[in-house]
Amino acid sequence: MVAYDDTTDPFPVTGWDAVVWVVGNATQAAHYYQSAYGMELVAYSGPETGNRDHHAYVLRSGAIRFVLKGAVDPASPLVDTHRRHGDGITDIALEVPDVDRCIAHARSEGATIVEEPHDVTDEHGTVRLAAIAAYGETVHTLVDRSQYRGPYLPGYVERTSSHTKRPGAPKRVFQALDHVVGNVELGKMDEWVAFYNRVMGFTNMAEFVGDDIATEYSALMSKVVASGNHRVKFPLNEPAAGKKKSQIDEYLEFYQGPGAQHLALATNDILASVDALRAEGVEFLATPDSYYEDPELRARIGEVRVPISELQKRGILVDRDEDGYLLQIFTKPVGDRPTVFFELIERHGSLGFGKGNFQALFEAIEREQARRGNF
Ligand code: TYF
Ligand code: FE
Repeated sequence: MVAYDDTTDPFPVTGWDAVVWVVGNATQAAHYYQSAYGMELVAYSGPETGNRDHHAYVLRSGAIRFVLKGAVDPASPLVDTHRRHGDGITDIALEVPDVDRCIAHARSEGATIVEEPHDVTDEHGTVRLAAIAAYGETVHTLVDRSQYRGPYLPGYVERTSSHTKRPGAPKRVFQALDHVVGNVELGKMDEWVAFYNRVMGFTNMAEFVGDDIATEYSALMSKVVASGNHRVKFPLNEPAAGKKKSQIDEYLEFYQGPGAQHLALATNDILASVDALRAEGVEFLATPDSYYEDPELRARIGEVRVPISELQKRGILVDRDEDGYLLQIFTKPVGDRPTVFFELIERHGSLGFGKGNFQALFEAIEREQARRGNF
């Protein structure tokens, strides 16, 4: 691979800034992400701070930042957003070293600029912001916080958790964001890949799911784009006609359009993470014992850092490629609609997304779809 050079990148991205959610009850969601996911409250905006429109809670786990917004004012535009989509991700914000340069490039490639570059300032300094439209109603806010020392953004005050961790709970359940997957409509995947190529200078990664796997098991097609430095990775899915209704169609129906499907949370101890989440009642997709007993899979994955029985006990999947292996597991949808869910991922060299698990995974997803009556 050619070494990455930031100065020749038309749209340099430092990394993830925040994942912004609109939810039906941010006050309770903030409690859930602290109590179940072990995140830490760091900042807040709401009526007490002069924001009469909504509550916003900023939570962290390692390098990850979630911002949970819920309407206070019945006339808030967030009410409408939530009516359309249910709980979901409205903004995948990225940290960039030069907002204006990114926007100039995006504009020249025909992107929709949702927010022109502007400064926001308070006693902690200045943040420069802009936003571009992505799939569906999702946006990418571009953030330069190099001149800012506050807890999040002007308008937010510092706020810490009053929560005490359960004895024995890991310090952090996850450390970083690995990738964010977008679901787009049938026939639109390549257009969105081209959007990220042209507008944001992202490059295509090797892993993709074509017609071959699509029709047999997954009922989806998928390609992956990544920022120049590979810190930000966006797999993009579109539905494919299979024997049954695609899981992507189910998402598009319940989200009322394209949107973010899953967030992959990177952990350096997926066993401890899964145990901690299960202890708090988080539910995962079940993996049948036949997966672990399949001699072909056992031969392909070889030795991993723990006995396979430890993975089997927890339903953790394994995949290996030429660069190494990865361990992964998927939660059930986190909200009321069958839309957004989480993946936990522990990488050991592998740069892939678990392609070898697609059959087992998609069969598990289809069992859940059938239980919901959405086939
Ligand atoms: O990010 C990925 O591509 C993997 C595989 O509904 C995947 O995590 C793709 C679609 C899906 C669940 C997982
Ligand atoms: Fe994934």
